Amino acid sequence: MTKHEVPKDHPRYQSLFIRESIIEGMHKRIVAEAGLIAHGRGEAFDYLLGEETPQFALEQERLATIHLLLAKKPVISVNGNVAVLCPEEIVELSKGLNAPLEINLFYRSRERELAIETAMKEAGAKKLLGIDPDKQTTIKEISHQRRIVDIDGIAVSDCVFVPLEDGDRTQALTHLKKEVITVDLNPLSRTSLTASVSITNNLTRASAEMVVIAKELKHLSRDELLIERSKHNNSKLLETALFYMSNRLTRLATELSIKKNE
Ligand code: PTJ
Repeated sequence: MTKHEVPKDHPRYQSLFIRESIIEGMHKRIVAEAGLIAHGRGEAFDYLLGEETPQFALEQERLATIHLLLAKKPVISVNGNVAVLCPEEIVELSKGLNAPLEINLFYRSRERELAIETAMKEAGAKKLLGIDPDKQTTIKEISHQRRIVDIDGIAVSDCVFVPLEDGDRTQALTHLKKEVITVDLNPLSRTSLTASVSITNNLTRASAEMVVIAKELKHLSRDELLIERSKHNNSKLLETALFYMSNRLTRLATELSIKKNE
């Protein structure tokens, strides 16, 4: 089945369409094979959220956007899953936040770099950092291919937005005193636990919502942004995410047992 063959009246149309897009992206070499596994994991956690954006996630997105707007050199890191799930939104966010896009891959190959570059350019990106071999340097704290970064991008950035990230790099970037903003549906992942700001939401929703939030906050002065930032707390919000999921499960289980006893 291709994504265009998913029946529009299917009750899970949206989810199936995205799943087929990820599979198609893998055949085009945009998505890594492991990206399919990561996607499945994300789907499972999204069930726990009820597949919608809770209030706390909107607050996480607001806090993340404030950090990115306050940063001197914000950068948005793009991997295979991101390039399929929300390329247009990420391009729009890059424009709204004045943050360049950098291709940075766990499973790096020239073929994938170029496939992702094409996908992002089709979505409106003008320039992608991270793929010019003459401008690459390495972060020694990371042992795998993600250590390769652009000398004008992540290498000199003070705040990196890394949606769907692996824990190693989040930790390494934090050790380098960079702020790290992540989107990860699993609030218990090392990424979520170590990022400066963690967004516990589906990237497809979070990216679109952050575009709107960035437009709203862009007009605030630096001082106003600092006041806004002080109203939110990343650890508290992550704690709320876990309580939200566990309370939701308890409520659903209680409703089920009431039904059974009726
Ligand atoms: O394109 P590459 O080579 O850079 O590889 C990308 C993947 C995603 C394969 C790589 O970064 C990886 O292996 O990531 P992990 O360690 O599997 O972590 C991915 C995290 O993203 C998991 O915690 C998932 O729950 C989460 N996730 C998956 N889909 C979504 C998501 N979070 C938010 N929105 C999603 N749609």
